[in-house]
Amino acid sequence: MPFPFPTGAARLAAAACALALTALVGCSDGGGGGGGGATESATRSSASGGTQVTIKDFTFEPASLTVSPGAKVTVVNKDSTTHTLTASKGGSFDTGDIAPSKSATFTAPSTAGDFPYACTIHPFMKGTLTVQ
Ligand SMILES: [Cu+2]
Repeated sequence: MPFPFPTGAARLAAAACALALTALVGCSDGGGGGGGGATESATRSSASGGTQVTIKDFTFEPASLTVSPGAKVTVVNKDSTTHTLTASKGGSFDTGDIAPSKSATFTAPSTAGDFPYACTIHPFMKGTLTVQ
């Protein structure tokens, strides 16, 4: 019976395993750090651009927004106080009160033109919606 042979083979196999483990650890140590996932948010912000107004630091951003007639415009309030986005003349659109970190949607006028708006709570907050 070749009794010592399996024992020797097992010892070899164990040694090979240890080597393989060492190699794996070395590999993950050296090859780590592939970079983060920052591209996803950039893609999303460009996709949502165009029909959104953000309110931050008592400012409409962008202050001048151009949309198509009848477009749905989303207004996001990123301040810690309530704001509105209300047409200054004619009252053709009005979000009503937008609570902090909430959003509201209004429909742009169906006729072309410049429509100045303001916040009814803070009248110094002004912007213009251009429909064309
Ligand atoms: Cu306001």
